[in-house]
Amino acid sequence: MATELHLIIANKAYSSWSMRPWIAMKAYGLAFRETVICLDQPDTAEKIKAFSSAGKVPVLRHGDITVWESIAILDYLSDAFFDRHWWPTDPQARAAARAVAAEMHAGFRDMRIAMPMNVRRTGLEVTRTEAIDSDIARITAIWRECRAKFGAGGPFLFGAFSNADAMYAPVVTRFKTYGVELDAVGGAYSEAMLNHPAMREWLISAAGEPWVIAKYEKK
Ligand SMILES: N[C@@H](CCC(=O)N[C@@H](CS)C(=O)NCC(=O)O)C(=O)O
Repeated sequence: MATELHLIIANKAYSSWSMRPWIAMKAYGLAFRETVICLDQPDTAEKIKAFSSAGKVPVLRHGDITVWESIAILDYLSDAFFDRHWWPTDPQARAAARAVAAEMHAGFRDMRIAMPMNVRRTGLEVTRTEAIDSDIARITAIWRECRAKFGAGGPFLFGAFSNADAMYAPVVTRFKTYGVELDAVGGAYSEAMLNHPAMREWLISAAGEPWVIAKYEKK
């Protein structure tokens, strides 16, 4: 019997880091058990720490192996299930995909803080600052460059869906939630992402969640 994969995440409505490995695992057809821990509750920290001393989700358990940090989870999965197309195979495209994924993991802090993810909402307002605009400009430039150089084989950043798209998935929903205007490339890419079956499944499941946390529901 195959060793069980168990992904521990937070609210699908709000947890952008949880969305990344979840979407990738669904996109690559992996069967996994899922545990959702609601954010901002008195016992949230204790519940997360039962799975990882880092105290953050997502966490992946695979048999007796525990992995945390979204990008490390994606890397672990691409090693453990190496027959799937987690990263592009062409060396140039693969290097670029890893670089833009790392850029997402480590950066865009101003945009992330000012525009918290809430996939159930549209029309949320944000006061745009130079720092936020600069993050948005860099993200849309990445999308344009990847699509132009590597996107010929499909509608995603590197043509076929890859871990790079999983890393940018929550940005696509944020831009929709906060009504960020996109150029033609960004608009088409967002459309492709929002129509991906894994994304649709996440959004449907988020819509059905019972929890409403005030700090993510600001106007
Ligand atoms: N760098 C981490 C970030 C993880 C993170 O910040 N997760 C949030 C949820 S989106 C969390 O666990 N918050 C719980 C808490 O801080 O109590 C990753 O890539 O996985």
